[in-house]
Amino acid sequence: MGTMIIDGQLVEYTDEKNILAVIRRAGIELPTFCYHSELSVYGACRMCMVEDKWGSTITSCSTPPKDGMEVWTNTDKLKKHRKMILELLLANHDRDCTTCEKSGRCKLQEIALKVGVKKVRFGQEKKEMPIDDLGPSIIRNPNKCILCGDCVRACQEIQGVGVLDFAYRGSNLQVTTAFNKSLQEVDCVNCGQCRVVCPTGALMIKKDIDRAYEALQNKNKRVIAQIAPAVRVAIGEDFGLQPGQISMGKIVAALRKLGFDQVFDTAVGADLTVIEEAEELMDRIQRKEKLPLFSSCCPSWFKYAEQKHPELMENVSSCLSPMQMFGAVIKEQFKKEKFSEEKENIVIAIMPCTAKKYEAARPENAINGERQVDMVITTQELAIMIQENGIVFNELEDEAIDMPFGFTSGAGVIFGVSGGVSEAVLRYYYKERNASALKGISYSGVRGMEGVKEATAEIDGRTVRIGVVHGLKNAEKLIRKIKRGEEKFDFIEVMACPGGCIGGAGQPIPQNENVRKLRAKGIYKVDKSLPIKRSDDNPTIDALYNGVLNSNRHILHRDGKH
Ligand code: HC1
Ligand code: SF4
Repeated sequence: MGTMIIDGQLVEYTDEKNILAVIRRAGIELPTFCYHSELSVYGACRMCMVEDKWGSTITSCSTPPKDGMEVWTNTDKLKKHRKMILELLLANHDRDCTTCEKSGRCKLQEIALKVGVKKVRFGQEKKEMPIDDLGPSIIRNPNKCILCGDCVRACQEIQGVGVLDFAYRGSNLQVTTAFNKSLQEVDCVNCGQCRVVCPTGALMIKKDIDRAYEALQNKNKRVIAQIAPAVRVAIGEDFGLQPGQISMGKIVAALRKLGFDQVFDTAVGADLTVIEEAEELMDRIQRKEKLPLFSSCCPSWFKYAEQKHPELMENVSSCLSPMQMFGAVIKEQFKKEKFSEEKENIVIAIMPCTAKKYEAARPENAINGERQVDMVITTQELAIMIQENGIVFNELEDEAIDMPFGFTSGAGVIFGVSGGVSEAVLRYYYKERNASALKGISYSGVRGMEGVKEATAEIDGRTVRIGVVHGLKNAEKLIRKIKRGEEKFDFIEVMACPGGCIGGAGQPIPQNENVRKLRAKGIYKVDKSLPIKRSDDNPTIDALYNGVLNSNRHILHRDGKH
């Protein structure tokens, strides 16, 4: 706690870790490339320099505030300095802005405009480097990289994966993978958190928009959408709405305008997952074997577990993710005679997540060689499609999802936020169906934005211990504790992205804790508004178990067993 003088104004600070945070809190927008409040301070881009009262320049991101300190943020010296940095960055940057997919959302472009760069005085020195587009989720274009290191730190500090790093020296400095391999060939888990922090077009979502248009224009295809829980509280941000604003009705309307034949909610798939996973857990608890059970619905976590802890794979639930379960159910349902008009059924999943593209393409998720989810379009891609087609999103009248999967439960929707899977499973176990039981579960410890949460519940006279983690680095820490015998759990929910799917890399950017909190609030608001709270109370689920799943329940599991 103290006071500083910023640009001649007295400003109070409390627990801000650096001058930059105090400056921004004072309403001054100092440009930065390499500063992210949730990552370690790197101090490389030098854009956040300020001048003290003696005329010395200091990086505000790496300097803590001091009582009585006086700084200036926009002197002539600083302006010149920032312009020079921008010019040098632009000199080595592939400047095809008109066709760059990041155009309009690029920080380099935005800051160059703000600091008034009109021309670049230096010539291009670097030769063109190959673009890595082999992977299913992320495209890496080193020609657009400005060496801020944000992706390196996100991959290491959030996920503990660390497949990106600096290589070479001086003017040859690059961010790359080991031996400059494709992300596809290293242990990248496709989470896309590197792209969330990338200020330019160096890391981009691998888009499937053109493939989606092709399917939509083909009269011989019935194109069916399923919408993930987290998409509805974030897509509005790309149309100027507040994070957390619920846009499900508008998404449904937009998809119909785009030509989708049927529109469903992935939360129905989540209801199936709840029932299958809760039963699997109870079975293991009774047998006292293969505990803790880990959730399996996050594809980045699943890949990470396969790579890093293959011995734990028998502890990972055999349940397919809600997206895959629902894809299989939709394909089964539309195979039935009354729907078969000689059209090929194409399931397109609208997801907040880049790794879902990888999951949908995994060969073992196909049945008889047929993909159950044919394509994955991220929230951002859908927003682009809506804009490209001149659909005025904010003016769309809300529309409802289609039958026969027209009902969803709150339990299915809360999957989109960290802790949601656990809360939904607990709802299923509880005998009492009243509001106070629901409230009790919500206060059990599963909710909140902490990286590691713990909850206990009494079920059938047993105490069930639940761990909830988001961020694979947090998961790794917990796994190590379990292996050392310092922790014991019955169930562990793991989501790779901060806050769960609401913080997925397919969602609009910028993302930060505040944005994620608002999105989480939106998810819980949807839950509150739905009359059905528990997965097993959803009549759609009952109809499915007595219908297409009657003799087919195995299609919901990865090993084909139940
Ligand atoms: Fe998720 Fe899931 S919650 S993984 O975050 O289990 O992506 O939203 O669709 O499959 O339902 C994502 C979200 C999503 C699945 C569900
Ligand atoms: Fe690392 Fe995730 Fe980016 Fe892969 S997608 S490089 S794992 S941050």
